[in-house]
Amino acid sequence: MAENGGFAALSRQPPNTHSSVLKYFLQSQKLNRLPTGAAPAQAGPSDSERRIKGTSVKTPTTPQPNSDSSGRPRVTRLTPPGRGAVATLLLSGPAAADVVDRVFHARRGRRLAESPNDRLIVGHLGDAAKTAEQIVARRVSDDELMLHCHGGTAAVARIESLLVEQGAVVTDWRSWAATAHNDRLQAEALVALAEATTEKTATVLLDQYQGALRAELDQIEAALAAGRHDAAATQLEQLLAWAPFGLHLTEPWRVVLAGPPNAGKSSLINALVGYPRAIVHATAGTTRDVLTAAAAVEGWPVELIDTAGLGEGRHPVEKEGIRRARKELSTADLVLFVCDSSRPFTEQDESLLAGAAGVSPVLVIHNKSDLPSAPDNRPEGLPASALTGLGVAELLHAIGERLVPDEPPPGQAVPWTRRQIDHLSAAQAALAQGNLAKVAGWLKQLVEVIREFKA
Ligand SMILES: Nc1nc2c(ncn2[C@@H]2O[C@H](COP(=O)(O)OP(=O)(O)OP(=O)(O)O)[C@@H](O)[C@H]2O)c(=O)[nH]1
Ligand SMILES: [Mg+2]
Repeated sequence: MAENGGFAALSRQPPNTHSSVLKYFLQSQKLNRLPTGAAPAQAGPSDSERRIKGTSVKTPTTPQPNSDSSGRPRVTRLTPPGRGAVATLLLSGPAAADVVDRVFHARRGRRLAESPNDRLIVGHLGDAAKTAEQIVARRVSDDELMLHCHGGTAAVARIESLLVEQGAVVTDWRSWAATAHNDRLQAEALVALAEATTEKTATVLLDQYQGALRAELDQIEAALAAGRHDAAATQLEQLLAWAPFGLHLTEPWRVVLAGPPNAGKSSLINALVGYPRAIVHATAGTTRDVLTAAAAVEGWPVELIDTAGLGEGRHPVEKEGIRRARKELSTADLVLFVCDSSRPFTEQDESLLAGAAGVSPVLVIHNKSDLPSAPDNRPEGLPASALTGLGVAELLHAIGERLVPDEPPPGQAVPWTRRQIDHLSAAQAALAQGNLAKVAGWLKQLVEVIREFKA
């Protein structure tokens, strides 16, 4: 892995081939709200250059051949499964257009194999006398073709089977993404990008797609090659410091609302998400099961989790609810310990708080601040009222700050999968032992091109 062969080779590819497929793919996989200035791979090199830690890295574009190992073209559904107005299939591989032409009837009689790139051609697939499927076809490049058809499941299945009869094989989009890139990190970034749920996480992943992590690894390798082992160790350490953050680019942070019964946990989760997700009642012990709500807090994806009030619990169902609540506490990224500020903070509250703080980071919320507060020693925390909304905006801000105290600067390298983090940790351990061959081995595996995608 001495040379940066991936980027060099990719940047030589002709513009506007794979990039338009990618753009469509990202949009169709729900990533349609990318922030300004952070669009997916663009056509020309000047657009696609982005500053990554002082290094100019070109957006890698076109991949290697798209056929399966037997050389047969592959048909991949790029739009999500299920019904929709329109579905898009990508046919990739040598002579892709010829394969489609055998069953395609263009309205104007034009063959796809002879059409210019990017021309939209309307026609139907299959025998018109029987059930033909209306499609709009577009030749992307010599070996890539986009087919837009009706979005029903049956229509897609019919087109797939027509193409399979002509020798194509059906592949799933993850396999396509994995094998359609000459850079494994880029393939993994594409899959993660398609699953990103907020603009902020998409922006960081887009940086990785554009080579931020790859550039950092190249720098680490260069430091090792130059005998600057301490510098390489520092870089590895700094890179791994982003690991906990990176894992949340594809998995939401888990924020658990816990505390004594009747303190207003369910009311607060409702106030945080802005709709009545949980049942609220004046009776203590209302919430018994664990209840979740997806939200974006300060632009970061968060799963809010409401739990049963912690306490003794009399009924077996209540006891089970409390057991589940405690379980959630131990795996939380942040616990919002909700207490009722109109009531004294008891010794029992104190010990519940200590128990929560013993397993996870905790933020104390003094709820019901619209009522006169009970005069006693309360732990430090944020005042809020789920009833009036007082302090809820401040609470959201505080949650964001606790979850992501340092946002990555633009172009920051961030590892985001367990595999990447495990490999980096193994390289770090090998470097600490002075085993340079092992370090090189781990780094090589980290970027190795794959043929099959494994999450
Ligand atoms: N005045 C006032 N009342 C509140 C506030 N938040 C909740 N309440 C009331 O407190 C009672 C309990 O609210 P819940 O949200 O069900 O409390 P909980 O902590 O989820 O209760 P359990 O599920 O039983 O543990 C209800 O009557 C709410 O209307 C608040 O900020 N101010
Ligand atoms: Mg409740």
